[in-house]
Amino acid sequence: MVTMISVVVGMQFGDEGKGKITDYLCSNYDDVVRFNGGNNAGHTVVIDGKKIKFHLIPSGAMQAGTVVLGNGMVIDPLKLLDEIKQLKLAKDNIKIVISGRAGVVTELHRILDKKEEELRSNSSIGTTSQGIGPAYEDKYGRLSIKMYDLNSIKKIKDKLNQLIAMKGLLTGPVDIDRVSNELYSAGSELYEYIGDASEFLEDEYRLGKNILFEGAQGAMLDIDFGTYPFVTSSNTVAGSVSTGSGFSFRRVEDVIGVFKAYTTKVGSGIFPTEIGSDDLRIAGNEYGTTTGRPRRTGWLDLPVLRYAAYLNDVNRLAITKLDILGKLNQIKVGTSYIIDGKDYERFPDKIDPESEITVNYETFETWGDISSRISGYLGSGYDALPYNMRKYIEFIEDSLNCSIDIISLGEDRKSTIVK
Ligand code: 2SA
Ligand code: GDP
Ligand code: MG
Repeated sequence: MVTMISVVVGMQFGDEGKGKITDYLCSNYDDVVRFNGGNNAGHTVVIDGKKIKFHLIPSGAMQAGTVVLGNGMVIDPLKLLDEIKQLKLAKDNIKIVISGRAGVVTELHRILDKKEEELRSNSSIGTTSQGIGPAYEDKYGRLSIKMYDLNSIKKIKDKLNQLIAMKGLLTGPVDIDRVSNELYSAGSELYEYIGDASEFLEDEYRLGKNILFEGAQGAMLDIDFGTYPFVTSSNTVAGSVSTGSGFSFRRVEDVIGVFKAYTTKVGSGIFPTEIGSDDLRIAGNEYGTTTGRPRRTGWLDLPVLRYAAYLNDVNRLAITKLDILGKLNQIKVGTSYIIDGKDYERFPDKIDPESEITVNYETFETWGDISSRISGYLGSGYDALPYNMRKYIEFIEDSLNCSIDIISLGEDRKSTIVK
């Protein structure tokens, strides 16, 4: 059998349903790997009605044999410990590998996150307040506590003191002894899992194991390619698999782009197809998985998807929440933009806040509320799906020149059709 090395990435502003799709796919993978972000991510998996929310652990954990947390992540050890304890209650035969090179998120980073947001005042980003931005600032400032430092109370304390020396004006007084002891204590329980994740993945590859990399957030939140500054602090696109895990990019052949049948966004920043009503939020229960914040909602945005398809070089697509979109009487898709009089089919590299932006829309007939018919569709496959839904799917495929192979009709793992 040929080894499968795949990446799942979000093509919008996060919350596309990557968790659901990753879990679904992982029946075919041995290892599932996170390579970016931290517990700002909230990835929801529903198995036979039971909901699990993953934040740091890759969401293929219930199916894959090994979960790997790569060096590109920033990890809050206390939160990770809680999540591992929950995971072990649900499944005890799981191997966990945590890269020693991943950065540590501490209480200081959470304090800094809130403080920086306050100081941004009118231009605040709307972060998840989990300390993610400040933890990446420290990575690039060469100040990070690394996961492999957690076995030394001295190293932890020295680095925290250095952090306070540099950023204490913002944090205010912090009880460094308490924070150090908490980190050291969590570290002593995590240390058995901490090691060289890059070498582990290399060995797995040589053994012919199937490996799935799970991206967090989405293309439009990428620190380089997203709607800067309203982005997260990591690279979210498929290209960062290598730098975020130490696994060679030459071995990745399959990139699965996940998108919601409409668009949502939490936090500030440009959102061209945003709708000024609550209908989709209510129908889709669109609230943050980590913070519970209401998500902004809008129509599907093809310029965003064309951009994400190109940035990630996706070769197949997964669409989620078609069941929710059908609950609306009328459905629209943003097909292109006019910005200051110029046409754009793909999201441009820069949009000035002062620019005038018009979205061109195409209107689609609804397929109605399919809630009571989903099990029938699951048994009969793609061709039995409502005509209007297939028209919608095929329009997107034609627009992106890429096939939508995975169709999600509900939150549960089994509510999925593969074409
Ligand atoms: P941060 O905390 O520094 O990464 O925030 C920066 C921006 O990135 C956005 N962001 C997210 N957007 C959608 N979903 C995310 N995860 C959670 C979820 C969010 C939640 O699954 O629902 O619970 O609120 C996520 N993480 C970061 C964030 O909104 C900022 O715009
Ligand atoms: P992620 O961050 O991309 O993993 O997405 P989240 O888990 O934050 O948000 C997606 C939400 O949609 C979760 O509550 C999922 O359980 C849910 N979901 C995923 N796919 C579907 C679907 O096809 N239909 C419905 N109704 N819900 C879905
Ligand atoms: Mg999410």
